[in-house]
Amino acid sequence: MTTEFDTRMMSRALRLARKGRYSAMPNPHVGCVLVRDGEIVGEGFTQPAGGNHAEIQALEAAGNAQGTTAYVTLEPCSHQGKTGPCADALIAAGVSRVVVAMQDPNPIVGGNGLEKLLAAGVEVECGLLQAEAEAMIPGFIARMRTGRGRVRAKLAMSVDGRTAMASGESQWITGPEARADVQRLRAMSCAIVTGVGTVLGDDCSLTVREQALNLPPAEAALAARRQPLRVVLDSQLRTPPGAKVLDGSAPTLLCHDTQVEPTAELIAAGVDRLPLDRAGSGLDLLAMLDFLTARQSNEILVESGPHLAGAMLQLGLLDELIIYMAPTLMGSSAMPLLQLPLDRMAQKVPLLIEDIRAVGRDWRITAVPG
Ligand code: AOF
Ligand code: ZN
Repeated sequence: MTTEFDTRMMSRALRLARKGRYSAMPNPHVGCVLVRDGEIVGEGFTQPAGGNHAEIQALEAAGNAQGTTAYVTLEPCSHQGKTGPCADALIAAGVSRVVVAMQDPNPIVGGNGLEKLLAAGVEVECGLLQAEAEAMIPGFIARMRTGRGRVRAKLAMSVDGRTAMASGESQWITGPEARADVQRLRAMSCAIVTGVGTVLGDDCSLTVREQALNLPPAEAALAARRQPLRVVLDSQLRTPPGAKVLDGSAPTLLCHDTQVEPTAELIAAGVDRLPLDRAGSGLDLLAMLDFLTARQSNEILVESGPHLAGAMLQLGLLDELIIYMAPTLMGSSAMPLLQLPLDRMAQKVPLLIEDIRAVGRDWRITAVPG
């Protein structure tokens, strides 16, 4: 049985967990609150990869956790990974009750953490605010359950659905608040995927910039401590060595056709490359995503032009679209949101709009293919 007080404490644990959303990956970000006699005695959230799990942070903060109730947003781990099993640490500290929001979808934990606690005589409750906890770590859950993280395409368009002028000119469609929102999307992603057309056209940097995140200073500093991997689909290796994506400010991977040899200049620059076979009219995008899975990428952001985003949508590789709609009209010669050659109404792609909200003067639409 859980009470209204339990719900309040779990909400607090969820808010704490959010503090790790830009830094815990590939770990899921988790929050933990320790309470004795209605008073919080310790709390913590998942530290950057390799660091303490939320429970250990909370136990250390409490000092003495004898007889406490622990509220944890994810089942405490039962395995020895980069850090020790949290279930054992809670038992050793004398925690008498553990309230958990959701089971760990990681098959090496999956219920074992709860079993361990029960076997040690700890009172266990699981499922409090489960939907909220799951919504916080969709990429980790997807990677554990399906073997692939969550792939999200970010697109910016005018009210008439245009993303660039015919010349390719596209800076800027959206306002500063939407661009800061994109910075935060980047910061919570493990990888950012783009096409060479975007690199050649915009000379984009695809980095997380501390000043541009528009977050409280401590959160911004934590978020900018790591940079997502920049992945450029560049079958013919046309990325110029002087491009911003090769400036060393973040790791970059050039995906290219196995048949194409890198130039001496690219080799000398030590650029990471992933040769891919061709599949259909382009590179094997599934193999690219498999590579990112092997690299433990929970959230993958596609920031590309209409061709790559359209191809990924048609292959069923996009789990989510985030579309920023600016209050402008760009006219009928401008480029469409996605390159999606459809002719008949029967072919139209249904979308489920999950959220729509104002971001500065723009609107952000979050949709999933239906
Ligand atoms: C917890 N508390 O705060 C988190 C957990 O390699 P390690 O040792 O860091 O373990 C990673 C796994 O631990 C991760 O895949 C997930 O199953 C779990 N994450 N568990 O008890 C936490 N972040
Ligand atoms: Zn743990």
